[in-house]
Amino acid sequence: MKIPLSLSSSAMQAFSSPNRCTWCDGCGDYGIWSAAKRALVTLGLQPWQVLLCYDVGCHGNMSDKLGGYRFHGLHGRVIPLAAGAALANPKVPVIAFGGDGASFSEGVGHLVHAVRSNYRMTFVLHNNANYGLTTGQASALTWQGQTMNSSPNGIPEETLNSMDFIFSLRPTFVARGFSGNIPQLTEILQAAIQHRGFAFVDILQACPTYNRFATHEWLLAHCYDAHAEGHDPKDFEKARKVAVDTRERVATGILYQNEDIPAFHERLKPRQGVKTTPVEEVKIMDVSQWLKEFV
Ligand SMILES: Cc1ncc(C[n+]2csc(CCOP(=O)(O)OP(=O)(O)O)c2C)c(N)n1
Repeated sequence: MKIPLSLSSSAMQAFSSPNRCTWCDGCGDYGIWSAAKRALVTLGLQPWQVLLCYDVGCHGNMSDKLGGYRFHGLHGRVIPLAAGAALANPKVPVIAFGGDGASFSEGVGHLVHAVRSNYRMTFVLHNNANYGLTTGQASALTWQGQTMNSSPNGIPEETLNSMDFIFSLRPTFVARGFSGNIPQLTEILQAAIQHRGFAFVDILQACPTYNRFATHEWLLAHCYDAHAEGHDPKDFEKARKVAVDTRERVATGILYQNEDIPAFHERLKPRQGVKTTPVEEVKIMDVSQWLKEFV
């Protein structure tokens, strides 16, 4: 679907907020914010039809700048929070936003199980390759050898290869974009939101204050649209190769998608044939008799 350049201003306005942005000038979060809003509007969603979950970090400051039902979780814990909501009500699209510090360092265990469980949700990785909010410490995705505020002699460890890691978990949707290409990001997010299971969207983002290696200019020079070169997102092995090999150029776009694998809730035997969602089945119960035990 080609996204029109100008979208209806009233539809965009519905997601707007009067709160001032506090991101640094040139922060990639601005691009991700715009693309998320455009994707929601072009999908015809209203703020009351979507759940937006945020981790703690610079990216998490988007939580009061974009309309929707919103939760702001604990650092590294946005995925279980969002997954729980998605299981409770699989009819509402759930989007979780997290930083690379939160998702590949602090809360990496949650990412592992969300991918292998294939919960029906979108995960947007704000990948600025550092812990931005706490002023530029290294995450597992900071480039080896780079000097960071807490590592003045350079990062000694090997950088975690995020795509190799994700592909080892047999994902059903993997995409990569960068914060400077809003039209492409919008298309990626649209597809991710409509995906049947767990959609992993890695967004390489400029962090002009703390990331002096993968700058906006570096990303512009190195990112290319894999689809323009005939990439087939159905071929798992080729997708893995294209995603992992970033030595010379960085492939962007929907790199892999498999819609044949059911989402977690579709595989649960007690849910087979059930038309209602768990939230619709919640009953109001009088628990006062049990509370008497504690008075
Ligand atoms: C459990 C916990 N650990 C650490 C922190 C401190 N903390 C808050 S934000 C942050 C860094 C966030 O980095 P990242 O997740 O990469 O997001 P960014 O700010 O770069 O968007 C840290 C370490 C915290 N709030 N809670």
